[in-house]
Amino acid sequence: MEEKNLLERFEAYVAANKKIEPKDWMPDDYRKTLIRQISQHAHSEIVGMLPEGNWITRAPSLQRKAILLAKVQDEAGHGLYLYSACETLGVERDDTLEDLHSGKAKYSSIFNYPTVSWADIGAIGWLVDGAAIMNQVPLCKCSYGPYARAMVRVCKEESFHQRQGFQIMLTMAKGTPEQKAMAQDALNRWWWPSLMMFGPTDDNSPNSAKSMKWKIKLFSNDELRQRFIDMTVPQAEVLGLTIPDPDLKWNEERGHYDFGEINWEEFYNVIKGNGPCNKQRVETRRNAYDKGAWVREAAIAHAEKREARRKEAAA
Ligand code: BYC
Repeated sequence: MEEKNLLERFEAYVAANKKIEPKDWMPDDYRKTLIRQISQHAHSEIVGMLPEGNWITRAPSLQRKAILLAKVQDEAGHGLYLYSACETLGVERDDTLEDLHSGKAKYSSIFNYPTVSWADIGAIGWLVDGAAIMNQVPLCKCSYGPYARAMVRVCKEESFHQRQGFQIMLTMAKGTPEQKAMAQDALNRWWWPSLMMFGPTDDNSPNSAKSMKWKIKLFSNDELRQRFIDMTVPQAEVLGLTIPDPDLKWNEERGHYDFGEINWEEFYNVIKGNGPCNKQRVETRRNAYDKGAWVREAAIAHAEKREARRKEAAA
């Protein structure tokens, strides 16, 4: 079929909310956009394990440690689904990881901030996973089949993560004055970076127009950020904590909260690699990859032996 007809058929398919599958024809730019977004998303999952991993040995009880371990393990699993989804688009996982290790690939800005107290683990679950759910539930309905299907399970697990974070915050906010102060301090530090997770404003989002046309993104960065704020303010009230934004105010006319100016200079600085922990995060991932080489080699040798035995038995 001619390129023009293929494109028309593709666009009609997307318009009819049908899923595009790996072997279907797709425009080059659609493929590239998906590879960019899904690989960044995969990197975010495995880099996202690091700030929380920092607290596994210091969790305040055995139960909290078991829950945190399970959460961090879930994130490794999310990374695996997403790297696999990315491979369906024709890229090699090792090349994708090399882009992360060389600093070429982006991952979510949020994971470049340090976790300095146990309350940060609560704030990450409540705010960061809360923001992740807001952004990812629509992705369950995106136009690319493997990405949409991976997101279904990811979102179910993220909602458990969000609740465990809120529960930590609730315990601390209702605890001693010192514990409540720790929870408030964590909220003060994580609030603005959580709003940045949704990406630049719609006016400054170069990828949005195409991604929305192709139903990779179903809602804009600003729409999702606003929804997150509207959902989270009442939760902060339940906790008895104050969101660190003097301009935050319910706007009856709009039916939404108005909020203060986000520090976009900080955001762009972090995504350029100059956040508080960027270098440490990439270095830790690179070391983990190098140290894990023997595991990958052993797994390949094992798979080859099994395959050889299977062939021998079949002969
Ligand atoms: N951080 O045109 P735009 C998780 C980049 S994992 C860094 O709006 P797009 C979790 C953007 O890539 C959370 N970079 O882009 C894990 C683009 O640069 P390039 C991750 C950002 O793609 C473990 C440029 O800025 N979630 O939740 O249309 C534990 C212009 O932006 C960020 C996902 O990855 C950022 N925050 O929209 C706990 C979800 N924002 O690539 C939790 C899937 C923007 O042109 N991704 N940039 O060089 C998306 O939904 C979209 O990619 C985004 C950005 C909304 C993030």
